[in-house]
Amino acid sequence: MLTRRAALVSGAATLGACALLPSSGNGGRLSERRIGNREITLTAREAKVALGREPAPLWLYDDWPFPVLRMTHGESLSVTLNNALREHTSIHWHGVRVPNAMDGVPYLTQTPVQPGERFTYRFTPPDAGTYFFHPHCNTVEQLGRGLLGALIVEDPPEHYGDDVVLILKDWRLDEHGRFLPFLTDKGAAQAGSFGTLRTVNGRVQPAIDLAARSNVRLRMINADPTRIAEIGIDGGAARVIAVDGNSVAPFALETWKLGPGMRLDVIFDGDKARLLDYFAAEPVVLAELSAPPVAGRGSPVYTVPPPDFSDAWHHTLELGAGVAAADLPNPQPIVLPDGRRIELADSLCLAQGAFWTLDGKSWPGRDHARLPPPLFTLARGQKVVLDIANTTSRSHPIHIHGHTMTVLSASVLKRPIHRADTVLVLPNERVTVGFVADNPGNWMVHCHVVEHQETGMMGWFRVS
Ligand SMILES: [Cu+2]
Repeated sequence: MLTRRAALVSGAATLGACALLPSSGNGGRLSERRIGNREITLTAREAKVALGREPAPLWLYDDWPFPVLRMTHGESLSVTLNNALREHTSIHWHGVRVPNAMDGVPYLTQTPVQPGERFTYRFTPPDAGTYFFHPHCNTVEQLGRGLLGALIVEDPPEHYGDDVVLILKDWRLDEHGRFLPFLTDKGAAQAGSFGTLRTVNGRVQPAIDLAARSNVRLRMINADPTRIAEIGIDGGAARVIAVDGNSVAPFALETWKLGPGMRLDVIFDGDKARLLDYFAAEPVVLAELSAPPVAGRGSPVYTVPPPDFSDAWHHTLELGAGVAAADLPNPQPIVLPDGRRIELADSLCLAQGAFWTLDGKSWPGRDHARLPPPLFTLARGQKVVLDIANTTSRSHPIHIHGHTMTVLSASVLKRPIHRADTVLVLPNERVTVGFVADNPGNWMVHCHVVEHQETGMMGWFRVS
């Protein structure tokens, strides 16, 4: 695949970049701050930022796209969300095995954080890795407007030549900087409504300066609500060392299908390269990488053997389409993990139809405050094997909260056994995953194509 060198610029990219982002003077890099063992506040609010030619009303944490929060494994996190938006929000720490009350899912794990309110997330991430964080209500709009950041938990001793976060995200903007509808019936019923402007770190085809030409860790995060990218690097050499932040026995990167919510960490050696998306008629250049003639230090890569799932409980999780909404109960008090009760159903979420199902049931975003029964209930410590059967003609990146899956086998897209929190299931594919239900609480499982999630492809399970 990497011999296809005639990569083209996407039509969307011809809108052109307007260099008003802080990353523009920073070699295409995002602003980073260390947060381990200290308390910080993130204020969610609207800010006008020029991504294309015209400033657009983004929703951001602390005014600039994509804060990168770094900490060392073993340190504690304390982040207070201050909601300066006009609607309620929350923070979900995507991929982190958090205590249930910190998972940021309105109604299922916490009261939504209303405008003017604050909520403090406190936990110590149990695993090192590359994570991101985003809201979990009206996700299609809040994520679509840019409300997200990266959380990097470093596993000492890490000594790379450089360590760079690359966030892939498109924007649904017209030429005047106005947002197009985040959810459309057509998009929701198909592969989703794609962005018109493709960016990495909030910029169109940025030139990313690397600090060394060997042992550079690139942490790629697909934060787009919709688009599956097939990532390749043209030039130099790249080895995959982690999937969704979980170490794997290193292997050469050819291409990797990175669906929404998925991450891929590679070690890059080289002085010039292009980051490409091959999931198109012609490869699309996402970013250019360049490095000075400086060697970098290497770091150990840890791998964890998969658990033995021979005595696991088996369940087929069917991904389906095209039925009516589930028989949802009338609004009734919801008891949160901390014992508080939500008495009133607040249905800010979307008023869209139901297209998609999990196990034959549809739970659309408009009914977020009405909990259907759990898909299944597990005893703490139980081993589970899910045979995820996609009966539809679309791809679905399936995300499980609070747990790390081991991807054991797949019927179409071959991939090594690896751990992940989001697994891409291709049309009519069956993917078998296992996990140990070791984190008590109520946990979401849903498609991370957010229009699919909001129109029914979500559910939850309980670990008691
Ligand atoms: Cu989907």
